Amino acid sequence: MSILSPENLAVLEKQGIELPSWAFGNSGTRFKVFGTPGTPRDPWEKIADAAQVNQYTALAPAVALHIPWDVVDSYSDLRTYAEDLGVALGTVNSNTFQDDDYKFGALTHEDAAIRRKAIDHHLACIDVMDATGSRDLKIWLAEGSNYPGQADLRGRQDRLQDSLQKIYDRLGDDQRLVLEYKFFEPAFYHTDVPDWGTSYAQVSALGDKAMVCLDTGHHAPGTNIEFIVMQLLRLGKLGSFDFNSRFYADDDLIVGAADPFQLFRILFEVVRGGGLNNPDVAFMLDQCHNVEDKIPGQIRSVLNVQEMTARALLVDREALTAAQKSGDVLAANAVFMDAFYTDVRPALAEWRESRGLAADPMAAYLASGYPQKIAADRVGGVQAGWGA
Ligand code: AOS
Ligand code: ZN
Ligand code: ZN
Repeated sequence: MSILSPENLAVLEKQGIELPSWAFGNSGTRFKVFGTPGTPRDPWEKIADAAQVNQYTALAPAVALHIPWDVVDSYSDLRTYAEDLGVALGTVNSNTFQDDDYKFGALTHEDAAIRRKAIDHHLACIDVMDATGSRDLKIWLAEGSNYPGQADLRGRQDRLQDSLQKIYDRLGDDQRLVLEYKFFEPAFYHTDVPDWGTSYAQVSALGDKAMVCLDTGHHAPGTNIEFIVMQLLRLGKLGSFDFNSRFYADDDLIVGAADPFQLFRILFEVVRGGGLNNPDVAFMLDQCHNVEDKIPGQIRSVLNVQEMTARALLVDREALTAAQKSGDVLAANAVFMDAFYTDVRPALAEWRESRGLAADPMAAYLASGYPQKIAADRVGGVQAGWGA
């Protein structure tokens, strides 16, 4: 008998994690970008690679796009192409961080003409969403200041609200805006959306179609991220996750690599808060693969999320509640840790086989011939965008 109950397997079967198109391009640090053989040369090839991840894992049914990194002539053609490969086009990510005009801000800029330009970029992103069928516009702003006194902190919040409102007003009935927070980088003294509270305040003022995006790498060391997950779910404002791992800053490493226990704790709050397989809460990866191969890196990532979800589902909630209610601290902790320490990998492999998937998706991909094929066919792959 599998350690995973039929009920838990039914939940796991519905799990879907959106992949970032930029994870398939070359990326690196400001010191060096290392190329990988077979790197996609255009958005079409990024989508083909993302479809491989889904083919071997059945876990990655959508690909997030980034404008302008993924600009194409026809987004409806791109949509058909993706659908033919078995994946949907997902969240559209805007970019206001690679233009000289935005040196001192975009949606918060003092100059109304620059704010207008940044707003128009987001309206153009919504045009793309109309063609791709994407639901979510994800906004991460690289705005802030480096020195005390440099910027009018409050004025910038007011201008941000005004700019976001203009973007929000253009959303279709079934579209949403998700606002991502980050407490540093590229500005280091202040950023205009540094934390979940600011994002929550901004999106709450907009309306029901605006939600918070939580990137796991965007918190100060030691932050209790699962508490934030709980609170946003409680408030009905957790719109999406950008999953990744960090050791130091915004490392964008493979989710679950740096701290699997933290991922488990986050996913437990997701399960408990009704956020799993909840259409309101998009699971996305926001990662870059600097030294590892990209497709295997994404396969490892979605499997890590699946494994920790399975472990979170194993928590004996009844026993946990009983221990919590009776104030039995160690018993409660033991229930929690028992689930975390359970190795679900053999059960997941067996379950995969029963569904016609390879027991070991990584091995199956590596043996498929696809890595050799793309290495031979593609020359001059693109940079992911960062630092480009
Ligand atoms: C930046 O630090 C953020 O994590 C963004 O979510 C993202 O990486 C970027 O907008 C790429 O689209
Ligand atoms: Zn992110
Ligand atoms: Zn980030």
